[in-house]
Amino acid sequence: MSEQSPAQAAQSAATALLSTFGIERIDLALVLGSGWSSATEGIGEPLGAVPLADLPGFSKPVVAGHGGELRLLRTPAGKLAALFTGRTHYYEGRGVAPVVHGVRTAAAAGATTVVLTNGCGGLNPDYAPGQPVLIRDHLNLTGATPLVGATFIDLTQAYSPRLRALAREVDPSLADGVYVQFHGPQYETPAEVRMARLLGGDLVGMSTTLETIAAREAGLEVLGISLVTNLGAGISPTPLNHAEVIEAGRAAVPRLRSLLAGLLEKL
Ligand code: 8IG
Repeated sequence: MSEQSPAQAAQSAATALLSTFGIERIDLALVLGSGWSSATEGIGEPLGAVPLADLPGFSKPVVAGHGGELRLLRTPAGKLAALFTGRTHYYEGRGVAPVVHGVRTAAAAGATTVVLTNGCGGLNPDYAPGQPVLIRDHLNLTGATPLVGATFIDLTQAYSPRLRALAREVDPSLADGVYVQFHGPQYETPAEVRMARLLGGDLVGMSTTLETIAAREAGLEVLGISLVTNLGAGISPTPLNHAEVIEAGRAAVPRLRSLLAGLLEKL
């Protein structure tokens, strides 16, 4: 991706995506984080899939529990949705551009909406593992940005109030919260968890904020939904482990599936 600008790279990937499926545009995209991929099974009409690594600028996923396909779906509302079953994380050390390449590709392919999902830790004591939470705002503690130069993007309503209201039509019990992105890949120390809570955070994870910034730059409307898979370090008496994260994701699948199915009738 080094020779091309990020916009050119996204345009190449979008062209490849559209010609792979023989379509003229997509309407929306969903990025499926830890625990979310199998929640889309049985929703809408599957129209095909392509390994992300076969599209320009994407690389193979590295994390267990994260897939690596782009699936095309006809939603119950008749829209064309691209499902990214994996994402590149900033902690992989390849820089910011690969992290946001999917979002930029979706926008270049015509999408106007992106649903960013993730698995994360809970900071808010009201949250329990297995609970989906709407992202209302974020703290980007990575020190990074996908924007280059004097690109002064407004993030006042980065997470669309309109789309959050739609989600609540599907599930009125959904909480909302502030998502804090750390660099990772190590989980936080208990002191870092206390800091993030003190700063106003409800959710803590290693993705999403950089993608949201790039999505807003590209003019996409963003819905962010976190699945709380564990309590932040030090909140729970037991240490965090990746197996626990995957298990909490598995257990939440029926609830996530009905949430996504309901949403895709409205988006
Ligand atoms: I799943 O507790 C998941 N991802 N930073 N902290 C951070 N990322 C996470 C966590 C967590 N759980």
